[in-house]
Amino acid sequence: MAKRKGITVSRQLMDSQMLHPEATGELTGLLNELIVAGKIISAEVNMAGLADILGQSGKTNIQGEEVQKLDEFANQTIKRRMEQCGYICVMGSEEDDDIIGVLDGYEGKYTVAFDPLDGSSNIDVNVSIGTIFAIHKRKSKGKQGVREDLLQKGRDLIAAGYIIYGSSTMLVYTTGDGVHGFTLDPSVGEFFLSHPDITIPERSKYYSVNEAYEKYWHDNTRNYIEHLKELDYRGERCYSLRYIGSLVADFHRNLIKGGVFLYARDKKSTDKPDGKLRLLYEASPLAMVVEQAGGMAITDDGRRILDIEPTDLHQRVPLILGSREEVELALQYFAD
Ligand code: AHM
Ligand code: MG
Repeated sequence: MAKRKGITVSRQLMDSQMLHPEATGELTGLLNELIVAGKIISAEVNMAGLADILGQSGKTNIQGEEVQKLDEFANQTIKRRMEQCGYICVMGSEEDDDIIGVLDGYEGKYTVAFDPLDGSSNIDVNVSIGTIFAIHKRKSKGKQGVREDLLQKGRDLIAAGYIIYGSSTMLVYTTGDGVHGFTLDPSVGEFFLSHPDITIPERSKYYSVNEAYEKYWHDNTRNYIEHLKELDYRGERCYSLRYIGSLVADFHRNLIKGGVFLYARDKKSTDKPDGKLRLLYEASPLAMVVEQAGGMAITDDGRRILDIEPTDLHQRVPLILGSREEVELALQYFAD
């Protein structure tokens, strides 16, 4: 069905549901609940600049109410919406050590893993941050879900996406039939289709990496970045660096403009031998989005992110993702 700019996200979800006669509406219901959580977080993010006036986090505001830190607020908001939405049996949050159950009697057939507010170092400085989510179908048969329901490969995701709180608030998601982008009109509280069928440019002229860690890089990262810097882009100037430090913002920029993002293993942190980013809450969902948009996502030993079998809720994974040609070039440097 052709997607018309301007349709609401609820309409779009219903249209996709109608393409699957076997659908029960539960996935639509779950996505709608996540969208509500995103709207609530968006409103709070927009108020964040007033935190100094209303009272600092952890302190009380002028009404004597406690002001929560934004990342805690986002985590609580999503958990509260999810625990009684009736569509999931268990959830995992980047902010919680263990799995999180749902309210008795509200068990559903899906699971959701989320990074409630990615880019925590940018929260207080007006730079884009976002919520990332990943949805699987449950595997266990009991009432409540278990860890194994969350420890599933990215290629088995039913849906994934993110809500980015930037110059505008945008929802970008996929249910496996392309990537759709919606922009929130805050005056009416509705997401409207602004970016139908997003495809990532096949080739780009941007790379995103924390270049301050250069001295800690392994040779493969150094050689790859050197190669990018030397390449003459279509006879014009070479690559440019763009690094915001919020994965969701760096990813979104590269999705729209083209580019490759890298957070590979380095010699910097011995406590993080696999890089910094989390497989379940960050790498897997964004890998699904980028592949659906025509790009690629691999680890720094050349494996496809979506094929990795998770063994731990908070497992980290080296991540290279973005435009197809740049990731294919990366494979020459990073494949074992
Ligand atoms: P966080 O979960 O503390 O927000 O850390 C994840 C963030 C990503 O959004 C971003 O890509 C990365 O950390 C930046 O890390 P660094 O400052 O090491 O470049
Ligand atoms: Mg994060």
